[in-house]
Amino acid sequence: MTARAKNVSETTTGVLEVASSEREHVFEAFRRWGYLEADLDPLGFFHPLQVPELQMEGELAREARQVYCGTIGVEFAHIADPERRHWIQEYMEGPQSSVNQEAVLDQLIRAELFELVLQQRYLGTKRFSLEGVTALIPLVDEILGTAAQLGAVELVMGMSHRGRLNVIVQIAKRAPEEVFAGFEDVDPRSVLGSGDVKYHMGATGEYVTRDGAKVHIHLVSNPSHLEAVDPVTVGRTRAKQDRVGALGKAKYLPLLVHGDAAFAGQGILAETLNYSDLPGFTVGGTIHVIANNLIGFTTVPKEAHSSRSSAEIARRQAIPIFHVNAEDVDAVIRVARMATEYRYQFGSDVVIDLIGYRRHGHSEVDDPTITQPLLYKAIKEHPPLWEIYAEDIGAEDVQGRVRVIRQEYENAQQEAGSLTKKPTLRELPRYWNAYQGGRYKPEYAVDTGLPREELEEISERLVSYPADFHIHPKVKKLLEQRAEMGSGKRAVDYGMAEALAFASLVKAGIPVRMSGQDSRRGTFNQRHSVLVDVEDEHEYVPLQNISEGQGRCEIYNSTLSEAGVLGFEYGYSRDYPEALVLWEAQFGDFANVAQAVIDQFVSAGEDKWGLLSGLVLLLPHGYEGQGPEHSSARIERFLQLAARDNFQICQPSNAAQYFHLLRRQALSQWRKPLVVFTPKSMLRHPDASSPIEHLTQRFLSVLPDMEVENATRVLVCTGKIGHELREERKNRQDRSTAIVFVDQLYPFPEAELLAELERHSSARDIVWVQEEPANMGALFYMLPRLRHIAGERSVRSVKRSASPSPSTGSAKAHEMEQKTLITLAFSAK
Ligand SMILES: Cc1ncc(C[n+]2csc(CCOP(=O)(O)OP(=O)(O)O)c2C)c(N)n1
Ligand SMILES: [Mg+2]
Repeated sequence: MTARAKNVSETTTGVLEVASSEREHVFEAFRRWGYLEADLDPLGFFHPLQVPELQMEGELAREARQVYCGTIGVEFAHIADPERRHWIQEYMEGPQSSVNQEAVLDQLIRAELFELVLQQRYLGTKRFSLEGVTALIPLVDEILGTAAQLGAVELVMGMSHRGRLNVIVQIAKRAPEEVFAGFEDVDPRSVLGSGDVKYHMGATGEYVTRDGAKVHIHLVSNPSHLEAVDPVTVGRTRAKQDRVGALGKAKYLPLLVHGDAAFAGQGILAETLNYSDLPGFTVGGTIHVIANNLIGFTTVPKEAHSSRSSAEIARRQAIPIFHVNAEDVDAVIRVARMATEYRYQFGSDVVIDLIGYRRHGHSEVDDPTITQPLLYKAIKEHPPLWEIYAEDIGAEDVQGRVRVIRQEYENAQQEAGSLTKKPTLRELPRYWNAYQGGRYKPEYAVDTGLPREELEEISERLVSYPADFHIHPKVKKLLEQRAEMGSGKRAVDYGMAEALAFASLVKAGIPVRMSGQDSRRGTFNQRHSVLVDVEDEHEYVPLQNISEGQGRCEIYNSTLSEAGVLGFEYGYSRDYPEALVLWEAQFGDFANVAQAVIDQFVSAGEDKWGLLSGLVLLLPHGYEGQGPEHSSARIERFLQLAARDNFQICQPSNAAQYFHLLRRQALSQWRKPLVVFTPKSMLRHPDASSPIEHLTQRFLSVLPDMEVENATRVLVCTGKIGHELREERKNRQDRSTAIVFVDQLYPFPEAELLAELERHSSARDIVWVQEEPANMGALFYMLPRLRHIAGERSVRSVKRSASPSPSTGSAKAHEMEQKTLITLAFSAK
C-alpha cells in the first residue's frame, strides 16, 4: 500500500469510527432512557417524561427516538450482561417482523364480542371484562406461536380475575357455552357448601398455533388473593419440567398475568421473582404480563406505588421490562415475540407491561365515574380496539364478521341455558389416576414397617462417604452415631428416622423433594443431608447414593420466604403426586406469613376445585422458653381449618412414629396434605428416640400407655409435654396415672382413643394437658371430642392461661409456668 493510500484509508476508518461512536453515543442514551419518553398509554394519562439526556436533534436522534420512544419502551440498561443487552438492542434496532393482521383482527373481535354478549345477557353480574387490554389475546397467541417453534408443548398459566373468562374461551379454548353455564349457575346442588366462583376455576384445553402446532393450555385454579397463584404456577411448572427431564424447561412454559396494582403491591410476587434463577426453583424463565389498566379497583397509580410504573419492582433483577401501548397491537405482537425468544435464549424471566385502560368499573356492577369522572368520560368516548385496528389495517366487511361472531356467542348462550350439569372446564393429567381424595377409608392403610436387614443396609449407605472425602469432625461423629442406630446399638433419633424414611423411599423409586430455610443442614443441626468437604467445600449427598436406579432426592435451602416457597412446593406437589414433597418452616410460627397459601390452597384446594395434594408441612413446635415467636406453630389454626378430611394434622411423639408417618404419606394412595408439628429439643432426646425394632412396625394415631394398667387418672396430650409428664410420673413413682399421646389429631382417631380410655375404665379423671395457652393449642378441638367419648366420666384440662401472645419471653418464667402445668396435671381435681 502506498503512503498516500494508507493515509486515506486511515482517515476513512477514523471518520467511520467517529461516525460510529457518535451513533453509539446517541443510541446509548436512547437505549438507557428512551422508555421514559415512549408513547405508552392509549388514553394519554400516563405522560411521557422529558429526559434531559434525550433532548437532542438530528438524524441519528430521530432514528433512535423512533426505535426507543415509540409505542414500545424497553428497560434493559440495568442488565449487566452485555450479551443480553446486545440481544435486545439488535432486536429493537432490527427489522419489524410480519403480523397476520386479519387473524389478529378476528381475535380482537371475538374477545370483545364475548364480553359484549356477557354484558347484555347477564347485566349486573361480575365478569371482570378484559376490554381495554384486549390485546392480551393476540399477545398470548404470539407467545404460543413463538414458544411452540422453540419446543413448547404446554403453557402453564396463572392469572387473577381480569379477563379470565375471556382467556378460558379464547386461549384455553373451552366452548363458550361452558363459561355461560357458570352465569346460569346450573346444577347448584352439586356444589352445596363447596366449589368456587366462575372466575377462579382452573381450565385446560388445546391451542392450535398459527403454524398448526398444538400447545396444551393449563390455566391454574386461583383464589381471590391476588398474586397468590404466582408461586403455585411456577412450582407446578417445575414439577412438569422435572417429570420429563432435560427438555422440560423448553417444553413447559409458565406465563403469569398480573394486575398493575397487585404486581406493585403484593410481596408474594417479589418472593417469586427472587427465586427465578435458583437451581432448586428455576423454570428456565417465567413470562410475566402486567395487564396494566392503570387502576386497581378505585385506586390510581400515584396511590398504588412509589415507582413511576408498577413494573419497577422487577428491575431489581437482571431481566428486561417491555412496556407496550396496548392499542398498537402490532407492537404488542412484536414484544410478545421478542420476550418469548429472549426467555428461550437466556432462560430468564421477562416482563411485558401491557398498558391500556379498563372499559368498565372494577367489576361491571361498579360505577367508576364516581371516583374517576374525567378518565371515564374519556373512556366512554373511546372506540373499542377492534374498530381502531380494523380501520388501521383497512379491513373489509368488518360488520359482517362482527355479526357472524356475535351470532355464535348468542347461540352458545342459548345452549348454556339448557345444560343440566355443571361443566368442569378441565381434564386432570393421567398421573393423578392412582390417587384418591375425599373421606378416609380403611382400605387406604399401608404397611410402613421395614425389615431390620433393609434398615441396616440403608443405614450403611447413609453413613458412608467417599474415602477421599474430608469430613468435618462433628459430622463424622454424628455419622458414627447414626451407624450405631442403624445396627441397633443405639436408639434411633428423629434425624436418623427421617433419613431412613427418605432413603427407603428413594430406594423404592419414589422421589423426595424438600425445601425450607437452612433445611440442608437443619435449623437444629439435626439433618446434615449434605456433607461438605472441609478442604474444598465440595458436597456429598448420601441420600443420592442409596442404590442404583433410585428416585431423586433433592433437599434445598430456600430463600427467606414462607408464602413464596410454600406456594411453590404446593404447586410442585400438585403435579408430582408420586413424589414426597415437603416444605419446612424454620420455626412453626413463621408459617403464618404463608397463611394465605395455607388457607386458600393447602386447606381448601380440594373443597373449592377438587384438586388434591400430598404436600407435607414440617412445623417445629414446642414450649421451650425461647419466647413468643419460637414456641408455637399455631396448632389451633390448622385444627380450625380441618373439615371433611381435608388434611392430616399430626405430632409424632417419637422417632419411629415420624418414620412411619413420612412413609405412610408417600405410600398411601390417599393424597392429602400432611401437617406435622416437629420437635426441637426433643430431636435428640433419648425419651423420643426409638429402638430400631419400632421401625419395623407401623404408625399409631394414639400411643397407648403400656406402663400402667387400670389407671385412676388419664392424662391425654400431644407432643413434648407428654414426655415431661412421663418424667414427672417417674419422679413421683406414680403407678396410677396413664399418659396417652394423641399423635394424629386430625382426622380424629376416635376408635383408638376410645379403646385406650376403655383400657383404663376405672379412671375417673381424664385430663387434657397442653403447653399452649387456653385460647391456643388443641384444647378447643379436643375437649368436646374427649367428652363425647368419655361418657359419664369427667374431662378437665390443664393449660396456660389465655394469652394474646403464644408465650413469655423469659426463660425462667417459662420454667415456672411449665412446672406449674405439670404439677397441676397430676393434682388438679
Ligand atoms: C391480596 C388481595 N387484596 C385485596 C384484594 C381485593 N381486590 C380485588 S381486585 C383489586 C384491585 C386489583 O387491581 P389490579 O391489580 O390493578 O387489577 P385489575 O382489577 O385492575 O385488573 C383488589 C384490591 C384481593 N383480591 N386480594
Ligand atoms: Mg389494574
